[in-house]
Amino acid sequence: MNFYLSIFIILYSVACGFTYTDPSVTNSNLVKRFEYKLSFKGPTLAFKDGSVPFWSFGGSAIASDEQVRITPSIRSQRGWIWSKNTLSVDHWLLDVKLRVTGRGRVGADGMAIWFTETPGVEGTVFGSNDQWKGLGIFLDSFDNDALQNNPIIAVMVNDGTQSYDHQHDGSSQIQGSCIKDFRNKPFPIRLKIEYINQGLTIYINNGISLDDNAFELCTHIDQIGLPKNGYLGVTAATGGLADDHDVLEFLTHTFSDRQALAQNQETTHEQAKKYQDEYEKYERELEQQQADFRKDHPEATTSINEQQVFETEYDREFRVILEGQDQIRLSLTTIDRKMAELLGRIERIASSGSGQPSGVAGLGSNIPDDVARVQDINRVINANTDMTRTIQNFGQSLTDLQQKVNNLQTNLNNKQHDVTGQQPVDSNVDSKAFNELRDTIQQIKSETNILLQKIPDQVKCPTVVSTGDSSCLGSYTFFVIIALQLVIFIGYFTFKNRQDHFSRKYL
Ligand SMILES: [Ca+2]
Ligand SMILES: [Ca+2]
Repeated sequence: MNFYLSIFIILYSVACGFTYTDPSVTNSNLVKRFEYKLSFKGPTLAFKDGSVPFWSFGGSAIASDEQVRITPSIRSQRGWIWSKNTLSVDHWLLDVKLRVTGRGRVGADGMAIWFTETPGVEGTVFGSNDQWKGLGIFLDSFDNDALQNNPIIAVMVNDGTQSYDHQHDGSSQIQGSCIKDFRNKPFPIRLKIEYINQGLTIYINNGISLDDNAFELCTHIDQIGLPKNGYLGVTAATGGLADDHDVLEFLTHTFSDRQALAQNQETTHEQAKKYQDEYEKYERELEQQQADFRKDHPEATTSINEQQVFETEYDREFRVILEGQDQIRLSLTTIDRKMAELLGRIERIASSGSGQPSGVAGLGSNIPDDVARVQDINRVINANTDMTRTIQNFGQSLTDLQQKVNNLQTNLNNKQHDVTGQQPVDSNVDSKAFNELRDTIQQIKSETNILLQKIPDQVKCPTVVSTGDSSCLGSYTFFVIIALQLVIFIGYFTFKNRQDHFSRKYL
């Protein structure tokens, strides 16, 4: 900014010297409130979709983060933005920050700030409709009647019957005005529009000072007679000449009478107390009726123990864990039985010895009735860990078993070849292989027994109601069933070959 302009601004501020004072400060009976649904301002004025919350706009208007450009500096444009909600109190204050800029020495047409009974529609009066009902404040840039009195800020209230006299800048219709050049100022200009006790006062900060409170009086109109309720709007229009008409901020505050507010609050409190009393009375009556009923019908008032009827979340989770344990235990019992049968068959067929203990362990399947608690959880976890380790050993043993069976099968095949060639048969190799096979299966069975003995000792299962036929299949169960099938298949395949071999040997 150039030096002389800075000096001018300082001198102007000193000369004006007027500082705006809020009505709530001068009149302590007024309580000020910000109306966010009747306001907009940057830096996030518009949503990402370009809309302005609680406002609608159209025509040439475009909303951005920092401002709403009502018209661009293009000829014959009309734009508008209107509030979606009404202003319906007796005292209010509008604080509007705007900017009118253009390349020409003279601009057109101008801008209007509205408070009308219905939202305006696009029209001929600074972008809005004529014959409006309510207040119009015009920032009239173009001097239509050539009286050298523009730009001007003019106030006109219309009852819906008057048509604005454009040719004479509405000079015979306006109720108040001040001649201010609001175009092309270094800073945005600001208007404060007060409506207090049915009197309208307009103050202006003419955009040559950064002092937010450096306002000067534009005009004051007593008993202006505005509608009780109205919509707020800003419109603008360009003609043969054009300006950018931008609104940077539109802030609305309302003022409430402190005494009336206190009375309302008192009424509200009385109403709340009344409702509270009614509720307490109803509650007492209900308790009395319940007591009377229990007295008259003692047989129908069995008390309910919720702990017995309802299962807690803890009990439910623990019951699921124990059910899973029980399923694993049952599956291992089945494996153990199958393994014993298989071992018996091996011993009978191979005739490699007698009196081998079957090794079937007695299984304690009784489930204690008491419900396990926190300390039992640790025991369940430990049991699971042991079981996992045992099953891993089980898998390793199966691998060894498979390898030995493969070796045995290879030997059998070789012997078949020898038998075909009328060679003597050496049964020592068969005996050795079968002994190894039997030992391995015995080892698996022993490990299974260890696992089975651990589970009932370490886990105290609660009495489970209606859990009988659970269809859940755990991962351990799945694994051991697969292993069982593998063992049976290998055993069957091996001894079938063995039988064939014997048959051929004795033919
Ligand atoms: Ca004009
Ligand atoms: Ca004029």
